Amino acid sequence: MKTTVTANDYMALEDRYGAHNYHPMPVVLNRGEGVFVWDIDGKRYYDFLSAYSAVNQGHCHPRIVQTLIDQAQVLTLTSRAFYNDALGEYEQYITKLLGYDKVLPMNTGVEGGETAIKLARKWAYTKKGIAENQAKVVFVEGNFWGRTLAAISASTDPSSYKGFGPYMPGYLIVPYNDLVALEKTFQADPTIAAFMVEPIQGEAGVVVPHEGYLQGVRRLCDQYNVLFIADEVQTGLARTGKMLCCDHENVKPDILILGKALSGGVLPVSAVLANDEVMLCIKPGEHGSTYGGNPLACRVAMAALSVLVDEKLAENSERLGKILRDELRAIPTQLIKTVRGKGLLNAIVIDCGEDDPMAWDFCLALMKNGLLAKPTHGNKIRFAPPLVITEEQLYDCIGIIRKTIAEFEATL
Ligand code: IF1
Repeated sequence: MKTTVTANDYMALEDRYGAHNYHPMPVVLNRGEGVFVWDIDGKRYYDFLSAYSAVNQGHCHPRIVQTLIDQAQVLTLTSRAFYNDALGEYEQYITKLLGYDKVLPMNTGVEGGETAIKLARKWAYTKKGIAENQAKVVFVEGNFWGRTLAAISASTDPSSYKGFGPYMPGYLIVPYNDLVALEKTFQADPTIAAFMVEPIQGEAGVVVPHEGYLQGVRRLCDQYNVLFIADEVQTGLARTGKMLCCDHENVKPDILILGKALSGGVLPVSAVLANDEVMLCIKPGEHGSTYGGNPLACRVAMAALSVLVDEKLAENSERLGKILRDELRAIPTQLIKTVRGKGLLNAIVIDCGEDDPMAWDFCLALMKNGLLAKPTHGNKIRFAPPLVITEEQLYDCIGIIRKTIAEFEATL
């Protein structure tokens, strides 16, 4: 007699045979479509995490999946030892769409960050005239750009870096959203190559800087001849209500890093964009990756980008994000201390300590009511649905959140 495999069986398999580098919510998913995911028992959820903004276009977008299927039956990988008929078309498309001379294609977001820092250092030595091996890169407190040794070396969060030293040298840290501190650092050290920053800090709990911060960064980087690197892996690609979060302040970074939704969530695709003065500092054979710019990724990325444009997902994100924040702020509750965000990248701060399990318990209650979200840094809960969500679906989700708050408060 066929025994059904239960959710607990699947969780036990991961526990027994998988590394314990995550603590997932107790739900086992087996299907995704648009704003919805389903668990193995057929229960449907609104996905309010969007795989950390990797499925902005919605789960399994038909156009993106069809592109994947079509290309997968023709040519998936040539390596960069040879040309192919997809990379150049993709490079032309993305550079014209975003307004840069060139793109360097990679796979994961953190590889994008590593690539950006290599470009900045090379530019510092060959163009700015900084002495070899002396270039510094400035990061901000609360930054998160991945899990590699170079990335965690920049982290100010012990849970990211503790126990993994020694760390990458040549890094400086300044407070986020503080132009005075940034200028002081630029003035004090002539060996600075670049300043790398998220236009809104995702992992830190959707921390939105003051209006004008990005323009201030641009002005200071120009004034002190420092490259402005924008990490838009999470904020980019319509998530915050514009194609790029920097567009809210009409600011153009010297190096732009994209990832996540660049493939609509179907395979890892990242990209680093820059103009020739920076990009051509890296010569043939000095950087690359086996899968970087593979034909499958190129076709999928072009489809993922065109879906953002054709379906006006930035506009939808801008409009529905305002409704979501207004409605959340109008809920009469002590539970929510703050509501913050831009477009459909939002978070609520639960009125409890960072170590208090209340945010986790609240997410379990949301899950029971059909909405998936997960806390970040203890008491912040990210509310970031796919950008294809409709107004009706959003109001349905707001209803679920209100209902859950009422039920949850009754248990306190
Ligand atoms: C995980 C966090 C988010 C990123 C920014 C680069 C990267 C990320 C701004 C690296 C990746 C992911 C990593 C993922 C969960 C998620 C995350 F909670 F870890 F911090 F979104 F906030 N720049 N963020 O947010 O991109 O190499 O992962 O493709 O489980 O570690 P990646």
